[in-house]
Amino acid sequence: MKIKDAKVLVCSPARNFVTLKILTDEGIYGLGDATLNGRELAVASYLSDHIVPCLIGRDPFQTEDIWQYLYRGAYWRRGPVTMSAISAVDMALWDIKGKALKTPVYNLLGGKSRTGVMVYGHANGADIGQTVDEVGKYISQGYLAVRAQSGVPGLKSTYGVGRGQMFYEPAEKGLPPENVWSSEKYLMHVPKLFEALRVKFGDDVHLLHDAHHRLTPIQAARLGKELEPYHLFWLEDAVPAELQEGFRIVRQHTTTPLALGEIFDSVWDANILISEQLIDYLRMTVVHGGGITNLKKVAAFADMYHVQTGCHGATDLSPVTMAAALHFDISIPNFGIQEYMRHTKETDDVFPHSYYFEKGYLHPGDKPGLGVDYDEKLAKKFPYERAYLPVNRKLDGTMWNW
Ligand code: KDG
Ligand code: MG
Repeated sequence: MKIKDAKVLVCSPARNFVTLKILTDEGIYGLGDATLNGRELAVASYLSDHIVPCLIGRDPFQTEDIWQYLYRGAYWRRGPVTMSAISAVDMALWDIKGKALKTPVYNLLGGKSRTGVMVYGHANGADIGQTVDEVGKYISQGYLAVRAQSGVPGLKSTYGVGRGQMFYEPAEKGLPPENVWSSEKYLMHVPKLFEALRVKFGDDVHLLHDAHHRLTPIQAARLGKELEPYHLFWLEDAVPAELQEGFRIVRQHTTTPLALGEIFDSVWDANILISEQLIDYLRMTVVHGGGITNLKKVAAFADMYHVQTGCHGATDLSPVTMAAALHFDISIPNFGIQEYMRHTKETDDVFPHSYYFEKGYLHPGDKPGLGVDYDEKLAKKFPYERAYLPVNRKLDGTMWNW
């Protein structure tokens, strides 16, 4: 079998997605997700201008050699644009391999290690009362784990508190919206939210929270410590992680489990975090982390240090990534949890898929390959629209991390 052609498809059914479709001379095709929120066209260009010409004529079963060719062979390594493009190729090749061998991809990764993939949903509200109600809705739908975010008194907008409930999407059309931030106000508020949630729902439901890179290490240490009575499943992205050593401070002060890495694209973003056991969950995922081929290796490394996975799964990761993540999640030994932010109906219609939710778990389905398709005709009805993630300023106007 040979790669005959590859198409880079950009569409916007409720949000922008970049999809790579690799076609073979035997009529089998594979799909990969290359979406990088707010930078979609940069990856589309990297793929069509620089990668697709190098794929033609290659054997699509050579997932490892093609990965090495695109990563090691390219001289300019790493970075989110490069790695999203490589990830898309890798996903599409695994999809082809599964279809050609007539088996779901998880069987090529070691087979099922569990019966389903536990997921967490996103509950958010303008205040604590609303967030409590939203968490209740997820629990009544069967979720076993819920991420809770609430508006902070005195701040007009807060990360995680969206325009709609079920389909929270932070990217907006036009230029980047500006949010206003105060770590002091936030730190006073969050423990009250989790106290209210435990009083209402008891101890069984897994609760998660995302600080979205807003805190300094000592502030994160304080938050982790104050949240200990509410035994979170994890506290995510408490501090920006360029300085991996900074997490030593957080770790020394709290037993709240820590999750990190949705923006990581290489094991070198997490080598200290993992080998010093500074985190509990790694959030790297297939679309930005180098595809299934790379993530398998990173997960095996993490496993040696008791770090489990918790793949990013927000709406800006297409159903192709969700499918690929599920095949990965169900097969590896050190799976922890999978984020599952539901896509809109328009998105699901463009990407029909075999994965399904049941009683708190996602299941990849039994279709050969990844079990997801792309309706090219329908997708054309949703052309690309430029959209950006917000930026964030402190109360005095200082630029801060979003
Ligand atoms: O593109 C950015 C979003 O995916 C991100 O803000 C969502 O932090 C996020 C999460 O945990 O899902
Ligand atoms: Mg996050």
